[in-house]
Amino acid sequence: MTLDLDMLNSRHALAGTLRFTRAGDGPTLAEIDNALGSASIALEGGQILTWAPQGQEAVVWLSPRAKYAAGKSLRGGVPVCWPWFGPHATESGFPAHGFARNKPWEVVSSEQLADGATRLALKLRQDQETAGWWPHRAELTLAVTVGAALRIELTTRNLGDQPLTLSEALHTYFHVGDIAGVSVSGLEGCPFLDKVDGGSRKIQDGAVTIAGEVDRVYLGTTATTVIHDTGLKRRIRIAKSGSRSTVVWNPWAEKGAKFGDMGDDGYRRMLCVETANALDDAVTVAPGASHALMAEYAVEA
Ligand code: TA6
Repeated sequence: MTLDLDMLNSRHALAGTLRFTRAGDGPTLAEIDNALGSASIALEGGQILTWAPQGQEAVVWLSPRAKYAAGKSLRGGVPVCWPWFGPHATESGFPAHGFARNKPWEVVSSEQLADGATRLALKLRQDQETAGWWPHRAELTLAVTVGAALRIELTTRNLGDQPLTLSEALHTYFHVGDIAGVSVSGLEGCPFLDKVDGGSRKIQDGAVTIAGEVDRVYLGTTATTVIHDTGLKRRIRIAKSGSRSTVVWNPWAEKGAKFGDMGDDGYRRMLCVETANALDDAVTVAPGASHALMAEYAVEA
């Protein structure tokens, strides 16, 4: 399904700050560039691809080898994992991390805010295929506010008459100078499930550092985390609400190379710190109720 650029721009473009573009058979992009920051968001998948405050190096990392294919998320950015995180609990043939990141989203609204930020709201299109994977009536919206900070709100509204249980994540790839010079604070003492060590449960001792493949789901944490990047001489603060899990992932060299879309040393330039509700922290949304998962990123020198 090709989204009509003329219709998108006539209805939702904002003079000087938001326009919709498409290069060749690439994704349909909402390109935001205002006095505070710039970002690009693919409507296919509702995937933020890039974000940087004005004058800053990219904060959200997009692989230089990312290859667009309809129905698949690009390597990098902020893939939306919903309505399950990781492999499906029982159906190995269902898509990993749910289907929201593989489906087209429609534009609900666009707004230039008084503080100079730009807000874009999208809604997931669900169809026969998604109903086959998840036969429930729910509406999923994504609100992205682009400014000197990046605020992302993923809201699930239960339109049915039964409670809905789901897991989810904003699977954000952050750009770092070199992974060897990076640590993450805010998870000290937090229990986590170590997917690199057979899913064993451990407790985080001190800051998180990365010297090999790391794939950890920290549980029961509402903490703000901070990526300390000595390479780019900056900190990235990751605040959140509506989230009790934080996932930290770096594939390292071997797994990174196997993906084929990370670039040779791509793993050294990225770290995923994901704002989630995963495993024990799956959420249940009552009939007619809504649940919002929110993350806000800011850069500090
Ligand atoms: O969040 C970490 C993780 O679950 C890893 O186990 C790895 O699978 C990663 O997500 C990337 O998954 P993807 O399906 O986007 O390649």
